This record gives sequence, C-alpha cells and structure tokens, in this order.
Amino acid sequence: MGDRQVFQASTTAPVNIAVIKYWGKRDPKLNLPTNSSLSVTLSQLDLRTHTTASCSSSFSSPDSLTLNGSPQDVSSARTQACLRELRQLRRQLEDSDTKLPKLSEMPLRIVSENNFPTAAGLASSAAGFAALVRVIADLYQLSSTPTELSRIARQGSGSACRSLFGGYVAWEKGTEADGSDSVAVEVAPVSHWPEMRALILVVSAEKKGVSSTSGMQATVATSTLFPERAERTVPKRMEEMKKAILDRDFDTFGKVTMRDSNSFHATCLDTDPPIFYMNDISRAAVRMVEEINQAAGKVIAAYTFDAGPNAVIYYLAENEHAVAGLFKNILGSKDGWAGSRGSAVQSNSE
Ligand code: 2P0
Repeated sequence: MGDRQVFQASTTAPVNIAVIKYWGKRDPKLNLPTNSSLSVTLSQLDLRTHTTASCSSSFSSPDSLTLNGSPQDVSSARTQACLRELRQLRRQLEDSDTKLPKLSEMPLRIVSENNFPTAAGLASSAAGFAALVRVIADLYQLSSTPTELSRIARQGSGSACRSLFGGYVAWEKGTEADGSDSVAVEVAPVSHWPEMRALILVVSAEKKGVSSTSGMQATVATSTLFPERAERTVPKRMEEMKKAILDRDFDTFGKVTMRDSNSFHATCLDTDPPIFYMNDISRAAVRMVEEINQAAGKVIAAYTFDAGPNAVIYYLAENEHAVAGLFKNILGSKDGWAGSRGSAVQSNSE
C-alpha cells in the first residue's frame, strides 16, 4: 500500500479588497511592487476559494489544477514559481528526516472552487493563489508562517500575498532585489474592528477590458502622475491608514480609502493610451456616497474601486440603515442599478 497512498489537505482563502492600491511593478517576474498596499478582507461577506490538494506516486504525471470544474493550465510561470518554491521547502524537510514520505516527488492534483459566482464580477486570482499556496504548505506539513507563505503567493499574483491573512493586512513593498522582504503582514485581525461592514455594488460582471498586469505596466511606463503617487502619496497614506485602523477612526479610514481609490484611477486616466475602469454607474455611486456623508455631516460611508466598475462601500454597523438601506432601495428602483446590471452583495450583520 505504501507507495499507493494518497496524501490530501484542504483549505480556504478569502478575497481581499485594497484600500491602499497596488498598481505598478518594479520587477514583473517576481511581482515586486512599486508601492506598499493595504487591504481589508471581507470575512463577513465570506467570499472564498476552497482548495483541496492531493499527491500520490500512484497519480500519473504531470501536476493538474481544476477551477470550478474546468481544467486550468499549470504550466504558467506564475503557478510554476509557487509549486517550485513549495517543493523546495518540502525537499528540505525530506532531506533532514529521511523517514518522511517523498511528497515533493509526487504529482499534485489540485481542485479549487470559488464560493461566489463568477458573475459577481470579482477578481478571484488573489484568493485562488493564496489558497493554492496554503493548501500545498499544509499538505507538505511545512511550518512556514503566513508571512513566509505570502512571499510565495505574491509570485502567483501580487495581491494574493494579502489573502494569506484575514482582517487588515499590509503588503510591505520591500527593497531587496530577490523579493525576500516583499511580504504581507497583519495590521489588525478582523476582531479588532467588529463593527466594520462592506457592501459590493456589482455594476458589471463582465471581464475587465484591460488586465491589471498589463494596465499597471502601461501606467508605470507613461503616467507622469505615477511617480508622485508611488514615491510620496502612498508611503504617507500607508502610515495614516495603519493608524486609522489601530485607532478605529472611521473618518480617516474612509477619507484615505476614497482618496487612494481616486488617485489610483487618476493614474489610470493619465496612462497613454488612457485606461478607464470606472463607468457612469460607478460615478453615480461616488456621488451617492458623497451625498450620504454630507447628510450625515461626517464620513459614514467610503467607496473604493479596483480594476473594474464595481464599487465596494465600507461603513460601520451603526450606519447600516443610512448606507446599506439606501443603496438597497435604489438598487430596486433605478435603471442601471436594477436587474442584471446591478446587484448587491451585502455583508451579514453579526
Ligand atoms: C489591489 N489591484 O491592490 C489592486 C487595485 C487592482 C486594483 O492587485 O499582475 O491581479 O497578478 O500581480 O494582483 C490587481 O493586480 O496583479 C490588483 P498581478 P493583480 O488589489
């Protein structure tokens, strides 16, 4: 039986949404960013990739990966970088204890499912690569910390490094050429700010026109606003945002979140040729948040937009009615928000 044995592990990793955006690489091969970034993991929304990995010498080679039932290409440089690093760590264990089964030499079978519909229009590569790295680390019984694994997941997709943690997570850009210090660290667990809520406005479920990978490199190459953002604006905002989170200061959290989203989209517009991710409905959501905040006399809602038109709105539980209630009313009543073009995924109240 020995060499027919199947070894298996399962795990999940969450989708993360950046409130200080990653946009630009100083090393496209290692996914080393030009600036640090910070995300909030939507654990209340429970958007996750579930992944099972198994290995056995009885499996016929080569490695395989299935996502939502469809076979995926494992030969991409990004996936190969992750598998190579994980096998290397396992090999070190096997070399130091020769009684361990030689899992590093066995073909891998990886099966992933997203618990959210592709039609939700959410990027899943971050959760996908984080789950892939975590599950193989578990299968190989590696003792690596989430921060150590984030260095590997980053090579799959930059933003994936932040999905190794829940809650508030910083990806420190690092300065080393080999990327050894470009890793994710926890700023605070989700329990630190239990009143935080998020709402996703699905403006469009269509795949984005310009991929993040090519879009960000076009911005780095052509935008004159970009150096100001990467070198001065973001480093300052990272510190403001960390402090706002630690102080549970929603006013600052909200202001910095909105300004950083706008700064990121401004550099997209300043790219040659320009990149548009937000559309008229996205801009209507911005105006609604502005109106909500004006009516409240303070910042009680904050929007952020990634490389697409969908909005994520952050607010505190005490403002559920004023923020989520209003958006839900409009979703049911206004052209453009309603039906297949607009829907909301809303966080559960705890
Ligand atoms: C972010 N985005 O911080 C930003 C905001 C999109 C807008 O991270 O080339 O898919 O795989 O490293 O991680 C999207 O970029 O790019 C992204 P790669 P990734 O969440």
